[in-house]
Amino acid sequence: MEMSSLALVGNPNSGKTTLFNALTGSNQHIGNWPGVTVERKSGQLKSDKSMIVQDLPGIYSLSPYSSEELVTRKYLLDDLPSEILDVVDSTNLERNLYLTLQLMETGIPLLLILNMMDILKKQHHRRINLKKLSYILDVPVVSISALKKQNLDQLTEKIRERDAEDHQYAYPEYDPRLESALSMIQDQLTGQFPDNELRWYAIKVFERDEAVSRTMSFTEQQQREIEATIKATEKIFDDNSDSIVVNARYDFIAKIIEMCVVDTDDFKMSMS
Ligand code: GDP
Ligand code: K
Ligand code: MG
Repeated sequence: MEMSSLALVGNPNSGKTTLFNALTGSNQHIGNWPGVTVERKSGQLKSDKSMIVQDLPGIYSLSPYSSEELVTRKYLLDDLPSEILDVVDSTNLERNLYLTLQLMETGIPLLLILNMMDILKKQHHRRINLKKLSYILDVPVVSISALKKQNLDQLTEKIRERDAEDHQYAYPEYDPRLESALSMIQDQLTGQFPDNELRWYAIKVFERDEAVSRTMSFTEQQQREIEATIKATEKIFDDNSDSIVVNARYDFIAKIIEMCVVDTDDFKMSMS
């Protein structure tokens, strides 16, 4: 039996553990990560025992600064789960999407789970257009309440569909001037990594991420050309390369929110 691994990833308190318990029932066991205080849990999907769900430490970003970020990043990049279950607090969409974009950059197939829909429904003043969100991000989206166990059947169905697909991954596309630098770097990396991982490593090289750069094998010539490309892009944006990427993600999120979220309070105001 071929096993699939599903990684529950999201901001702290987005409902990962609540969902983990709902999906796995009592099958869970606790396993400690070596060297760090945070632990991950794994368990079998109740409805399909060939799927192992991993509950990972909550994080806001994939930058390797906190021990939680290190653990989750290492798991995603080294263990390469079959699918990321990105658990998002839908009442805090803007903030949560920042991690979503980074997760998509890893090239691991992602399913976007908008949790806490019970709260959003009660608040009445905000509506998220799931179809548009799914279209713009080019990933499947499902809304649930992990606490109230709402829509979990639809979620498990989407998980199975996603798992059966062959290499479905999509990347958010940023400012064309940034994209052209990234594609130049990506060309230098071709052959060093599987195709779906090239974008992640190109972004890391562009950001001058030390942990990743140490593992690259560039010739001196390549090194010079890459540095020249990064410097030229920094000049265009008048900013550091890592801030360029951060701002590109925020710009992308602003576009998503504008297109997919309706604040009915705003709507009422504009009508009166
Ligand atoms: P984690 O840090 O991502 O593992 O989040 P938890 O599973 O610990 O949940 C954080 C808090 O949110 C807990 O108090 C949960 O009961 C609550 N919670 C989780 N999912 C939902 C949901 O769908 N609706 C509501 N109303 N609360 C939720
Ligand atoms: K928690
Ligand atoms: Mg938790």
